[in-house]
Amino acid sequence: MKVLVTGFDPFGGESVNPAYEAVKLLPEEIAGAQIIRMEIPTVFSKSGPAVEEGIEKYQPDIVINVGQAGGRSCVTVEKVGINLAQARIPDNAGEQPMDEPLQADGDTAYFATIPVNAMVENVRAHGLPCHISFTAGTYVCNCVMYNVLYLTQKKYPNIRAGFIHVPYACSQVVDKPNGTPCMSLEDIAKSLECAIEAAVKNPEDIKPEAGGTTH
Ligand code: PCA
Repeated sequence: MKVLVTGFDPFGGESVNPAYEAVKLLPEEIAGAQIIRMEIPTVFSKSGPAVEEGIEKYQPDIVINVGQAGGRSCVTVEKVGINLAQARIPDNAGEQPMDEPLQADGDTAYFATIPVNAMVENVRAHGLPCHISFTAGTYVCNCVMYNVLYLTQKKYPNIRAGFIHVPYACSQVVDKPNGTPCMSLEDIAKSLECAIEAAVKNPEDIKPEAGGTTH
C-alpha cells in the first residue's frame, strides 16, 4: 500500500509551515505502507493540480493532505470539505476568491473517505490529544480537501482521501500573544503517524465512542 502525504509551503507571513515540517519527520513506512511526501503550494488554483500530479506519478491508495491551523491546540482530522472559496488573506500567488464555488458541477460538500473516527481514536490511544473537526475553513486547505475528494470521486474511485490540520509549531508562537496554542513538531509528527496507521489498517471507519459538537 502507498500513502501520499502532502504538506503546504509557508503562508501568511510565517517562515515555516508545521504541516510540511512534520510530514518530513514521518517514517518511510507506517503499518507496512510506503509513505510518499510532497510539498504543495498554498495557492487556490495550484494545490489541487499539484496533488493530482502526485496521484498520477505515485499511484497511491490513500491521499492525506496536511495543513496548518494556527490557533488550534492539537491535531484535528477533518470530516468534510465544502464547495466554497472565501479567502480572508491573499494566498501565496495573490489569489483571494470571495464566496465562489470550487467546482461548478461539484456536490455542495464531500465527506472524507479516510476513517476519521479510527484515526482520531488511534492518536488519543497513544497519549496525544486529537479531535475531529467539522470545518476545514474556506481557505486553501478546504480547497485542496474538497478538490481531492471531487477528483477521487470522479476519476480515482479506489483512492481514499482526507485532510488533517495541525497547530502552530512552538517556534512560531514565541512572538505571538501569551496563550497561543502550539505543539512540538515531534508530537505533531507522532500524531500524524498514528492517524496514518489507523487509515492504513481501517478500510472502513469505526463508530466513535463519543464526540460531536454543539457549536
Ligand atoms: N493552512 C491553510 C492553507 C495552507 C495551510 O497550511 C488553511 O488552513 O487553509
